[in-house]
Amino acid sequence: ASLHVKARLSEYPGATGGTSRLEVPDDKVHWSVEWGDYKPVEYTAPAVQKGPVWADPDIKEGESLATPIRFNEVDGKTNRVSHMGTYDIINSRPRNPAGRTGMTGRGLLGKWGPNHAADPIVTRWLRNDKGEKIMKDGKPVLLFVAVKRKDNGQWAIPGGMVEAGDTVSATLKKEFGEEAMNSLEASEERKKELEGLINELFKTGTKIYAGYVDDPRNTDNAWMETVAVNFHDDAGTAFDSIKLEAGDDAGAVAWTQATSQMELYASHKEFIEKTVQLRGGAW
Ligand code: RP5
Ligand code: MG
Ligand code: MG
Repeated sequence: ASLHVKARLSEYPGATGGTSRLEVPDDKVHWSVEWGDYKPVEYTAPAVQKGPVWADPDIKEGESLATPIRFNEVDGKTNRVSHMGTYDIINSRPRNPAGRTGMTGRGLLGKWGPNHAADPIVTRWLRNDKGEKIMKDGKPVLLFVAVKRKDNGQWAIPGGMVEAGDTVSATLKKEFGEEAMNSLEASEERKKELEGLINELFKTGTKIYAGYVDDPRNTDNAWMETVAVNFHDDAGTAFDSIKLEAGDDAGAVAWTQATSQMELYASHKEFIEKTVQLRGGAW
């Protein structure tokens, strides 16, 4: 895998008062490289420190909790197993398997260690008025549903966190409903209708990726992991009629052409490229 980059951006998202990371050069990312006086910046966002239901208790370096967190296990309703294998616990805190980020603590993330998400990649082919596929360099052009994130204005796959006790497959549907179809604001009746529709659209998916995400919120002790699943409408008969409407943490939603030039949030471009390869589209 390539080195994480967005997890080393100096400006930490949403941090006021100039909280920025210690700069980590490419050749010092991996923990196997000695860096004796590595002094990352400690930061846990106030919203996380307050201890909402989705957040773990605070752990000071080297301190042990009365009820220890069961890292590398399914801990009650929270999955703390990493897709990347067993992660190390150093001075009571999990260590980011992708290497140094220049920041310790949890930043904006609720969990120590992996914070699991799910990303639904909903696709169809670009077609003309007659319903024929439009070709580029001899290959059809893939469209995917993208949302514009409210937190940073970047376009992204409409994914979200797997909440305590939820499954990945339920999260894929829930997040697509909330962010791309505005299910949270729908009437009870419309909610039922959307649920049925999404269940139908999401019947057969193909797993594209499961693992670490190069997310700007990652720290040395807390990081994003995801399972990205592709739901593809090859015939172009099912997905073109769905009514997209942005909701929750999405400010806009659109069928978007998958191209090598686009920029997306975190490592989402990599997931889209893999999907394009799988489906045989132009890139
Ligand atoms: C990314 O953050 C994941 O790939 C997923 O798309 C997203 C989940 O976080 P929220 O959208 O809930 O902020 O790392
Ligand atoms: Mg969401
Ligand atoms: Mg989201």
